[in-house]
Amino acid sequence: LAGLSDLQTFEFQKVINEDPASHALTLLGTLKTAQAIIRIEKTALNASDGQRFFGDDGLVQQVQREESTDIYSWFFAWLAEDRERDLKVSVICPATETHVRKYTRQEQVLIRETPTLYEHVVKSYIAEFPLSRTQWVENILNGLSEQSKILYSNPQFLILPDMKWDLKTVSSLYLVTLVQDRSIKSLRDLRGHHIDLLKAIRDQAERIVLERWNLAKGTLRMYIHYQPSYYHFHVHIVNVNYLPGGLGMTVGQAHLLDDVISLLELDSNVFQRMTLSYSLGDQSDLLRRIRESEL
Ligand code: M7G
Repeated sequence: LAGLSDLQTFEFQKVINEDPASHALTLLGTLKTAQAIIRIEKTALNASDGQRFFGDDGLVQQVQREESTDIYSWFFAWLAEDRERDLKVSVICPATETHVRKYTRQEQVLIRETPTLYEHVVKSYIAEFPLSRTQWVENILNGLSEQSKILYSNPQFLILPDMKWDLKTVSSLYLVTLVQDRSIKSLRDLRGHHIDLLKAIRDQAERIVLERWNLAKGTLRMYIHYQPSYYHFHVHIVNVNYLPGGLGMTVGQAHLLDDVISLLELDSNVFQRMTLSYSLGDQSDLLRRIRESEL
Protein backbone atom coordinates (compact mmCIF):
# COMPACT_ATOMS: atom_id res chain seq x y z
CA LEU A 1 0.00 0.00 0.00
CA ALA A 2 1.47 3.32 -1.03
CA GLY A 3 -0.83 6.11 0.01
CA LEU A 4 -4.18 7.80 -0.06
CA SER A 5 -5.15 6.57 -3.54
CA ASP A 6 -4.81 2.99 -2.27
CA LEU A 7 -6.76 3.70 0.90
CA GLN A 8 -9.52 5.32 -1.12
CA THR A 9 -10.27 1.97 -2.79
CA PHE A 10 -11.42 0.68 0.63
CA GLU A 11 -14.94 -0.71 0.45
CA PHE A 12 -16.48 -0.44 3.88
CA GLN A 13 -18.36 -3.46 5.22
CA LYS A 14 -18.83 -2.83 8.92
CA VAL A 15 -17.40 -1.43 12.13
CA ILE A 16 -15.93 -4.37 14.09
CA ASN A 17 -14.68 -2.43 17.08
CA GLU A 18 -15.23 0.91 18.68
CA ASP A 19 -13.02 2.28 21.43
CA PRO A 20 -13.90 5.77 22.59
CA ALA A 21 -11.10 5.76 25.20
CA SER A 22 -8.44 5.56 22.51
CA HIS A 23 -10.54 7.45 19.93
CA ALA A 24 -10.40 4.46 17.64
CA LEU A 25 -12.66 2.66 15.20
CA THR A 26 -11.83 -0.66 13.55
CA LEU A 27 -13.36 -1.14 10.13
CA LEU A 28 -13.74 -4.33 8.15
CA GLY A 29 -13.96 -4.26 4.37
CA THR A 30 -11.95 -4.87 1.24
CA LEU A 31 -8.97 -3.21 -0.42
CA LYS A 32 -8.73 -4.16 -4.10
CA THR A 33 -10.83 -7.33 -3.44
CA ALA A 34 -8.71 -8.54 -0.46
CA GLN A 35 -10.27 -8.52 2.99
CA ALA A 36 -8.79 -5.70 5.03
CA ILE A 37 -8.98 -4.41 8.57
CA ILE A 38 -8.39 -0.71 9.06
CA ARG A 39 -8.00 0.68 12.54
CA ILE A 40 -8.31 4.46 12.63
CA GLU A 41 -7.02 6.06 15.77
CA LYS A 42 -6.61 9.70 16.74
CA THR A 43 -3.13 10.68 17.84
CA ALA A 44 -2.79 12.83 20.99
CA LEU A 45 -3.93 16.39 20.48
CA ASN A 46 -1.67 19.41 20.90
CA ALA A 47 -2.84 22.04 23.39
CA SER A 48 -1.21 24.69 21.18
CA ASP A 49 -3.62 23.67 18.42
CA GLY A 50 -6.55 24.57 20.66
CA GLN A 51 -7.56 27.69 18.79
CA ARG A 52 -7.50 25.91 15.46
CA PHE A 53 -10.03 23.18 16.09
CA PHE A 54 -13.03 25.10 14.84
CA GLY A 55 -12.35 26.26 11.33
CA ASP A 56 -12.44 24.95 7.83
CA ASP A 57 -11.47 21.26 7.35
CA GLY A 58 -13.11 17.95 8.23
CA LEU A 59 -11.58 15.49 5.79
CA VAL A 60 -8.26 13.69 5.45
CA GLN A 61 -6.33 15.67 2.87
CA GLN A 62 -2.94 14.04 3.07
CA VAL A 63 -1.35 10.86 4.33
CA GLN A 64 2.23 9.86 4.95
CA ARG A 65 3.22 6.25 5.02
CA GLU A 66 5.15 5.57 8.18
CA GLU A 67 5.94 1.91 7.73
CA SER A 68 4.95 -1.11 5.72
CA THR A 69 6.03 -4.56 6.81
CA ASP A 70 4.64 -7.89 5.62
CA ILE A 71 0.84 -7.49 5.80
CA TYR A 72 0.89 -4.47 8.11
CA SER A 73 1.10 -0.83 7.03
CA TRP A 74 0.60 2.29 9.00
CA PHE A 75 0.14 5.91 8.03
CA PHE A 76 -0.27 9.31 9.52
CA ALA A 77 -3.06 11.43 8.13
CA TRP A 78 -4.08 15.06 8.15
CA LEU A 79 -7.57 16.48 8.34
CA ALA A 80 -6.31 19.77 7.00
CA GLU A 81 -3.03 21.12 5.70
CA ASP A 82 -0.51 23.01 7.78
CA ARG A 83 -1.12 21.44 11.15
CA GLU A 84 0.06 18.54 13.28
CA ARG A 85 -0.91 15.14 11.97
CA ASP A 86 -4.38 14.14 13.16
CA LEU A 87 -4.74 10.42 12.71
CA LYS A 88 -2.80 7.23 12.76
CA VAL A 89 -4.18 4.73 10.27
CA SER A 90 -3.17 1.07 10.60
CA VAL A 91 -3.98 -1.41 7.85
CA ILE A 92 -3.79 -5.21 7.82
CA CYS A 93 -4.11 -6.52 4.28
CA PRO A 94 -4.71 -9.24 3.33
CA ALA A 95 -6.35 -9.95 6.71
CA THR A 96 -7.06 -13.56 7.63
CA GLU A 97 -10.08 -14.78 9.59
CA THR A 98 -7.76 -14.99 12.61
CA HIS A 99 -7.04 -11.28 12.30
CA VAL A 100 -10.74 -10.53 12.00
CA ARG A 101 -11.38 -12.50 15.19
CA LYS A 102 -8.48 -10.85 17.00
CA TYR A 103 -9.74 -7.35 16.19
CA THR A 104 -13.44 -8.05 16.71
CA ARG A 105 -14.88 -7.47 20.17
CA GLN A 106 -15.38 -10.80 21.93
CA GLU A 107 -16.78 -12.02 25.23
CA GLN A 108 -13.92 -13.05 27.50
CA VAL A 109 -13.62 -16.41 29.25
CA LEU A 110 -11.17 -17.02 32.10
CA ILE A 111 -8.86 -20.02 31.74
CA ARG A 112 -6.76 -21.57 34.50
CA GLU A 113 -3.86 -23.10 32.63
CA THR A 114 -2.28 -25.77 34.81
CA PRO A 115 1.06 -27.29 33.75
CA THR A 116 -0.95 -30.34 32.63
CA LEU A 117 -3.30 -28.29 30.46
CA TYR A 118 -0.23 -26.58 29.00
CA GLU A 119 1.49 -29.88 28.22
CA HIS A 120 -1.58 -31.50 26.69
CA VAL A 121 -3.25 -28.69 24.78
CA VAL A 122 -1.51 -25.33 24.76
CA LYS A 123 2.00 -26.51 23.89
CA SER A 124 0.90 -28.19 20.66
CA TYR A 125 -1.32 -25.21 19.81
CA ILE A 126 1.76 -22.97 20.08
CA ALA A 127 3.95 -25.43 18.13
CA GLU A 128 1.40 -25.53 15.28
CA PHE A 129 1.03 -21.75 15.17
CA PRO A 130 1.60 -20.78 11.51
CA LEU A 131 5.07 -19.34 10.90
CA SER A 132 3.51 -16.77 8.61
CA ARG A 133 1.98 -15.06 11.66
CA THR A 134 5.42 -14.06 12.94
CA GLN A 135 6.86 -13.20 9.51
CA TRP A 136 6.89 -9.54 10.53
CA VAL A 137 9.21 -10.42 13.45
CA GLU A 138 11.55 -12.39 11.18
CA ASN A 139 11.61 -9.47 8.74
CA ILE A 140 12.76 -7.13 11.48
CA LEU A 141 15.30 -9.56 12.98
CA ASN A 142 16.69 -10.39 9.54
CA GLY A 143 17.11 -6.77 8.54
CA LEU A 144 14.32 -6.63 5.95
CA SER A 145 11.98 -4.12 7.57
CA GLU A 146 11.86 -1.24 10.03
CA GLN A 147 15.67 -1.08 10.12
CA SER A 148 15.79 2.69 10.41
CA LYS A 149 13.59 2.46 13.51
CA ILE A 150 15.84 0.18 15.53
CA LEU A 151 16.90 1.90 18.75
CA TYR A 152 19.20 -0.77 20.09
CA SER A 153 20.49 -4.10 18.91
CA ASN A 154 22.88 -6.77 20.14
CA PRO A 155 23.21 -10.47 19.20
CA GLN A 156 20.49 -11.43 21.71
CA PHE A 157 17.71 -8.87 21.13
CA LEU A 158 16.70 -5.59 19.60
CA ILE A 159 14.48 -2.72 20.71
CA LEU A 160 12.33 -0.63 18.39
CA PRO A 161 9.11 1.41 18.51
CA ASP A 162 5.96 -0.69 18.69
CA MET A 163 3.60 -0.25 15.77
CA LYS A 164 1.02 1.03 18.29
CA TRP A 165 3.09 4.14 19.02
CA ASP A 166 2.77 7.38 17.05
CA LEU A 167 6.58 7.87 17.47
CA LYS A 168 6.07 11.29 18.90
CA THR A 169 3.92 11.45 22.02
CA VAL A 170 6.31 10.63 24.87
CA SER A 171 3.44 10.21 27.35
CA SER A 172 2.25 7.23 25.33
CA LEU A 173 5.74 5.90 24.51
CA TYR A 174 5.49 2.27 23.44
CA LEU A 175 8.51 0.19 22.41
CA VAL A 176 8.94 -3.53 21.90
CA THR A 177 11.92 -5.86 22.39
CA LEU A 178 12.25 -8.82 20.05
CA VAL A 179 14.67 -11.59 21.02
CA GLN A 180 16.72 -13.60 18.52
CA ASP A 181 16.27 -16.91 20.39
CA ARG A 182 13.39 -18.57 18.51
CA SER A 183 13.19 -21.36 21.11
CA ILE A 184 11.47 -19.06 23.62
CA LYS A 185 7.90 -19.12 22.38
CA SER A 186 6.26 -17.60 25.43
CA LEU A 187 6.47 -16.87 29.14
CA ARG A 188 6.11 -20.64 29.76
CA ASP A 189 9.53 -21.27 28.19
CA LEU A 190 11.45 -18.91 30.48
CA ARG A 191 13.93 -20.59 32.85
CA GLY A 192 16.58 -19.44 35.31
CA HIS A 193 19.20 -19.27 32.59
CA HIS A 194 17.20 -16.51 30.87
CA ILE A 195 17.54 -14.12 33.83
CA ASP A 196 20.61 -12.39 32.35
CA LEU A 197 18.79 -11.83 29.05
CA LEU A 198 15.75 -10.36 30.83
CA LYS A 199 17.91 -8.08 32.97
CA ALA A 200 19.82 -6.90 29.91
CA ILE A 201 16.53 -6.03 28.19
CA ARG A 202 15.45 -4.08 31.27
CA ASP A 203 18.77 -2.22 31.52
CA GLN A 204 19.02 -1.32 27.84
CA ALA A 205 15.40 -0.14 27.69
CA GLU A 206 15.99 2.14 30.67
CA ARG A 207 19.21 3.47 29.16
CA ILE A 208 17.65 4.20 25.77
CA VAL A 209 14.63 6.09 27.07
CA LEU A 210 16.87 8.16 29.33
CA GLU A 211 19.21 9.04 26.46
CA ARG A 212 16.53 9.69 23.84
CA TRP A 213 13.59 11.09 25.76
CA ASN A 214 15.09 12.00 29.11
CA LEU A 215 12.80 9.52 30.86
CA ALA A 216 14.38 8.68 34.20
CA LYS A 217 14.35 5.35 36.05
CA GLY A 218 10.84 4.36 37.08
CA THR A 219 9.10 5.78 34.04
CA LEU A 220 8.68 2.48 32.23
CA ARG A 221 6.24 -0.38 32.66
CA MET A 222 7.76 -3.46 31.01
CA TYR A 223 5.66 -6.55 30.64
CA ILE A 224 5.12 -9.85 28.89
CA HIS A 225 1.76 -11.05 27.60
CA TYR A 226 0.46 -14.50 28.34
CA GLN A 227 -1.20 -15.49 26.08
CA PRO A 228 0.48 -13.22 23.51
CA SER A 229 -0.76 -12.73 19.97
CA TYR A 230 2.60 -13.77 18.53
CA TYR A 231 4.61 -16.74 19.81
CA HIS A 232 8.01 -15.20 19.40
CA PHE A 233 9.28 -13.95 22.73
CA HIS A 234 8.99 -10.18 23.11
CA VAL A 235 8.70 -7.64 25.92
CA HIS A 236 6.41 -4.59 25.89
CA ILE A 237 8.08 -1.34 27.04
CA VAL A 238 5.53 1.36 27.83
CA ASN A 239 5.48 4.75 29.54
CA VAL A 240 4.24 3.95 33.06
CA ASN A 241 1.81 6.88 32.86
CA TYR A 242 0.11 5.55 29.77
CA LEU A 243 -2.92 3.58 30.92
CA PRO A 244 -5.27 3.14 28.02
CA GLY A 245 -8.16 0.72 28.28
CA GLY A 246 -8.00 -2.43 26.21
CA LEU A 247 -4.39 -2.14 25.22
CA GLY A 248 -3.11 -5.20 26.99
CA MET A 249 -2.31 -4.07 30.53
CA THR A 250 -5.09 -6.13 32.05
CA VAL A 251 -4.49 -8.36 35.07
CA GLY A 252 -4.31 -11.89 33.75
CA GLN A 253 -2.57 -10.90 30.54
CA ALA A 254 0.36 -8.62 31.35
CA HIS A 255 3.15 -9.97 33.57
CA LEU A 256 5.59 -7.37 34.81
CA LEU A 257 9.13 -8.06 33.63
CA ASP A 258 10.41 -7.27 37.14
CA ASP A 259 8.06 -9.85 38.68
CA VAL A 260 9.05 -12.43 36.08
CA ILE A 261 12.75 -11.91 36.88
CA SER A 262 12.06 -12.15 40.60
CA LEU A 263 10.02 -15.35 40.22
CA LEU A 264 12.80 -16.96 38.17
CA GLU A 265 15.31 -15.97 40.84
CA LEU A 266 13.20 -17.80 43.42
CA ASP A 267 12.68 -20.88 41.27
CA SER A 268 14.29 -21.29 37.87
CA ASN A 269 11.52 -23.68 36.79
CA VAL A 270 8.63 -21.63 38.12
CA PHE A 271 6.97 -21.20 34.71
CA GLN A 272 7.03 -24.93 34.20
CA ARG A 273 5.25 -25.45 37.52
CA MET A 274 2.86 -22.53 37.82
CA THR A 275 -0.82 -22.36 36.97
CA LEU A 276 -1.21 -19.28 34.79
CA SER A 277 -4.65 -17.73 34.48
CA TYR A 278 -5.77 -15.50 31.64
CA SER A 279 -8.82 -14.66 29.63
CA LEU A 280 -9.46 -15.65 26.04
CA GLY A 281 -11.98 -14.28 23.56
CA ASP A 282 -14.89 -16.65 23.02
CA GLN A 283 -13.94 -17.00 19.34
CA SER A 284 -10.33 -17.98 19.99
CA ASP A 285 -8.90 -21.17 18.48
CA LEU A 286 -7.06 -21.91 21.69
CA LEU A 287 -10.30 -21.73 23.69
CA ARG A 288 -11.92 -24.15 21.23
CA ARG A 289 -9.05 -26.61 21.71
CA ILE A 290 -9.22 -26.32 25.49
CA ARG A 291 -12.99 -26.92 25.40
CA GLU A 292 -12.54 -29.96 23.14
CA SER A 293 -9.93 -31.41 25.51
CA GLU A 294 -12.40 -31.11 28.37
CA LEU A 295 -14.95 -33.33 26.61
P1 M7G B 1 1.52 -9.39 21.71
O1 M7G B 1 1.58 -9.43 23.19
O2 M7G B 1 1.93 -10.64 21.00
O3 M7G B 1 0.11 -9.10 21.19
O4 M7G B 1 2.41 -8.17 21.28
P2 M7G B 1 -0.87 -7.87 21.18
O5 M7G B 1 -0.78 -7.36 19.75
O6 M7G B 1 -2.17 -8.51 21.48
O7 M7G B 1 -0.39 -6.90 22.20
C1 M7G B 1 2.89 -7.93 20.00
C2 M7G B 1 3.31 -6.47 19.93
O8 M7G B 1 3.98 -6.24 18.70
C3 M7G B 1 2.11 -5.54 19.97
O9 M7G B 1 2.33 -4.52 20.91
C4 M7G B 1 2.03 -5.01 18.53
O10 M7G B 1 1.54 -3.69 18.45
C5 M7G B 1 3.45 -5.09 18.07
N1 M7G B 1 3.56 -5.29 16.62
C6 M7G B 1 2.81 -6.11 15.86
N2 M7G B 1 3.22 -6.04 14.57
C7 M7G B 1 2.63 -6.77 13.50
C8 M7G B 1 4.27 -5.15 14.50
C9 M7G B 1 5.09 -4.68 13.43
O11 M7G B 1 4.98 -5.07 12.27
N3 M7G B 1 6.05 -3.78 13.79
C10 M7G B 1 6.21 -3.32 15.08
N4 M7G B 1 7.16 -2.42 15.31
N5 M7G B 1 5.44 -3.77 16.10
C11 M7G B 1 4.47 -4.67 15.82
